[in-house]
Amino acid sequence: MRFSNIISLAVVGAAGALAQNTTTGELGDATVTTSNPVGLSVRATLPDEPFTPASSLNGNVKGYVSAQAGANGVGVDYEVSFSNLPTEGGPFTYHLHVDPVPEDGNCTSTLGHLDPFIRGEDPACDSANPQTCQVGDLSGKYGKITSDPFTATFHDDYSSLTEGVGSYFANRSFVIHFANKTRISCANFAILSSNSSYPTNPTGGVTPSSTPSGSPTSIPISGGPSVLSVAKHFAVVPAMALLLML
Ligand SMILES: *[C@@H]1O[C@H](CO)[C@@H](O)[C@H](O)[C@H]1NC(C)=O
Ligand SMILES: *[C@@H]1O[C@H](CO)[C@@H](O)[C@H](O)[C@H]1NC(C)=O
Ligand SMILES: *[C@@H]1O[C@H](CO)[C@@H](O)[C@H](O)[C@H]1NC(C)=O
Ligand SMILES: *[C@@H]1O[C@H](CO)[C@@H](O)[C@H](O)[C@H]1NC(C)=O
Ligand SMILES: *[C@@H]1O[C@H](CO)[C@@H](O)[C@H](O)[C@H]1NC(C)=O
Ligand SMILES: [Cu+2]
Repeated sequence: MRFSNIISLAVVGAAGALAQNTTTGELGDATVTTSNPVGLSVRATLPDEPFTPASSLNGNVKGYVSAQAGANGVGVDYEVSFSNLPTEGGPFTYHLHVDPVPEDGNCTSTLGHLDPFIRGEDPACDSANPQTCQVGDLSGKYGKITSDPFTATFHDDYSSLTEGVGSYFANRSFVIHFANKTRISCANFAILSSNSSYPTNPTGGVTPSSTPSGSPTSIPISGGPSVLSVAKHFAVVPAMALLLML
């Protein structure tokens, strides 16, 4: 009897703890993404100039967010790298944002965080329960940028590289912010490698690879703005073809 009392108390206690944390999306907790295309990798690299210049920033933050489908297609594996961060105004945050960066580089146009379960930004993400956070809140779930240089690798079960899924982000962008949320810089994801032909980001700058390739890291990344703008124009034609097909 005593033992069952203890169990009852434990159940009530757990229910109480759960009830306190009602922070979840209107559509519930984020769901684990499966069938992400193994072999697909994407990268978003920050441009040479910041969106918001600041006296604490010399040029722009350098860095990227890379991602590839997780093992067996479950979730997504990330690698992030940032350096030349502002000397004040941190800790810096970064998120997947809903829309891509337009050609004028305006980070405001990327809208808010990728949030298909309609959770909203407040209260802040509880990293112990990442399924309750906004899907795009990478620094909320896996840590803010607290060093320079900063690198991190992590696995996220909730974002997706499967086209057509709400948590899909290869056609979107990420934004890096000051602690006060001001947008420092932003970049579009582009396909680095895939086993098949994938539609690319209209402003992403890298045309999709239609041939199988080996290790994603073996593909050279060109950083020059002229190369990027040339690639942008090449990307317009398939983007328009896609629009016509829809
Ligand atoms: C709920 O949130 C509080 C603090 O906000 C935390 O201490 C507690 O562990 C959380 N409970 C659960 C079940 O996540
Ligand atoms: C894609 O290629 C990778 C190796 O680059 C391989 O491990 C994976 O199984 C392939 N995926 C599919 C769906 O063919
Ligand atoms: C946000 O912080 C940055 C860096 O400290 C500062 O330059 C900027 O003026 C701040 N913006 C606002 C709106 O407070
Ligand atoms: C960026 O876009 C927003 C809204 O679309 C606009 O209010 C703002 O003036 C733009 N900023 C710049 C620097 O062009
Ligand atoms: C990105 O892809 C998702 C899923 O396929 C789609 O719902 C969304 O409208 C796309 N966003 C843009 C900006 O193309
Ligand atoms: Cu953001």
